[in-house]
Amino acid sequence: MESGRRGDGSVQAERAILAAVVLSSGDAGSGALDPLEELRALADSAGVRVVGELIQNRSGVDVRTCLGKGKVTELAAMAAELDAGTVIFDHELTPSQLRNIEKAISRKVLDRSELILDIFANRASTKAAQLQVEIAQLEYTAPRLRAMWSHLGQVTGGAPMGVGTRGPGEQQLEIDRRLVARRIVSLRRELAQVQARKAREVQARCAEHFTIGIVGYTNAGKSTLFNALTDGGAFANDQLFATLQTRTERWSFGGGNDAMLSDTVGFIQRLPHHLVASFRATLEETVHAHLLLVVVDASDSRAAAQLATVREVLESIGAATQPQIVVLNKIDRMAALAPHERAGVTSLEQWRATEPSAVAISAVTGVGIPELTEVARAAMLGELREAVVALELRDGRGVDFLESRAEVLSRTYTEESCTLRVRLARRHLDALVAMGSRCTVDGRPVHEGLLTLWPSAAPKAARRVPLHQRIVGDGG
Ligand SMILES: Nc1nc2c(ncn2[C@@H]2O[C@H](COP(=O)(O)OP(=O)(O)OP(=O)(O)O)[C@@H](O)[C@H]2O)c(=O)[nH]1
Ligand SMILES: [Mg+2]
Repeated sequence: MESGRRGDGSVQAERAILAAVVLSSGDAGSGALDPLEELRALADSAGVRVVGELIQNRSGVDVRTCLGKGKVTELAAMAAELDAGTVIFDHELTPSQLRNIEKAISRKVLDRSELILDIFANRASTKAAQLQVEIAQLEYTAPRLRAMWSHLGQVTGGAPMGVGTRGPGEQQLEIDRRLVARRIVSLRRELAQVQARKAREVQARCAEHFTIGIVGYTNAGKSTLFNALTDGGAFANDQLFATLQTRTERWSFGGGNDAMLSDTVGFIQRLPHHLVASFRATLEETVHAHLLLVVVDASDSRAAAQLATVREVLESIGAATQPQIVVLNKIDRMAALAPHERAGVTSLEQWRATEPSAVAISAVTGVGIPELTEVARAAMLGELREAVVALELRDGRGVDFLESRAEVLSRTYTEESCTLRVRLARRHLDALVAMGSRCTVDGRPVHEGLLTLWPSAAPKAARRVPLHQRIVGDGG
């Protein structure tokens, strides 16, 4: 069965031609000036050697062969001339389109989704990621594989014809089809166990800490920012999908306040939906995070479209309700752009109009990192209130907690008790309650005092900090 996976025929080091149809409706690809820019970057990340490119302007995609008939003939000649064994289309091809094109050009044909799957397959290093990728490959590739085999069976009588095309007869196909189905069931079962364990971990972390997820388009600089904010250790590289698994570290805000920060897999437009589904667990941290840092490569002319894509994906995984801080990254690169490069790039002034609370930074030079830290800290703490908290001295944990986390304005210690006038966050009082402290707040028992200070907040919802309430620089 293993031989049946087209994904096994990795495209690494293969000579390939990139092909795309640009629709006159303007709906094709990124809609940018260079329609193959993203596919080229994907091919580069997959280790492909791009030897040629072919673009056709059309009013629609050809239902049989994606490109028009004449262009397919041109493609065949081009592949022969450039000695390219593979053609990669910037579209999701139907199994029959794939079959028709392969038949016409006698070369291996991959679509954009398969290329992304191939990158993921080569990068996945944790058990969960490997399981997720294999399931997605089997589900996406299996019907295409069958289509290809059936026609190669006719063309070559089942003789081998290059990577991923060892074509067995119909009987073998039937056996393989059942093996694929059985393998998917067993992988799913294994993945469910890994996911359950992971979900428990994430839940425990969310209950104990304020959690922040870094999300954004692939290559936006998420891992670089993650490393700048924590002790680091995340792999950052100028390639698409450098990060495939989540990494979590402590982000310290100073004054004893910290959060757990997670770096995650990047998003991309037209992400294969099988992958979104199977990476749900990887994105578990994102779904449950109390706050999201949405990182944008502000030096990229497609930044606004990329931000829109990220928000769509967040919506689709159920992570659109948390407060978000938009982080405009790579402003050093933005400033260094030549005038002609700057033409299509959204300026910081324009961003200010559309995303007024965005924070501009450079994860590489560190510009804007203190501001970002302050905004995140304020979002975590929510609105600060002033209160008088009285604790028994026996309650050492409670006293230490307030002395180290809250801003103490004045303190009175007696032999048995301590009275602190503090500026504190609702989160601090939640923590005191959780610790079992029997302190009083403005003369009332702590849970009553809490509701008096923050009357609107329901007990559970308190974990979610509405961003519009955050006060930048307040309480310093
Ligand atoms: N000039 C400049 N380059 C940056 C900045 N932040 C990140 N980069 C570069 O952008 C590239 C991608 O950075 P990563 O941190 O790997 O990006 P990512 O969002 O984690 O990417 P994926 O994990 O692949 O989705 C690397 O070459 C970084 O050095 C920045 O502020 N300025
Ligand atoms: Mg990364």
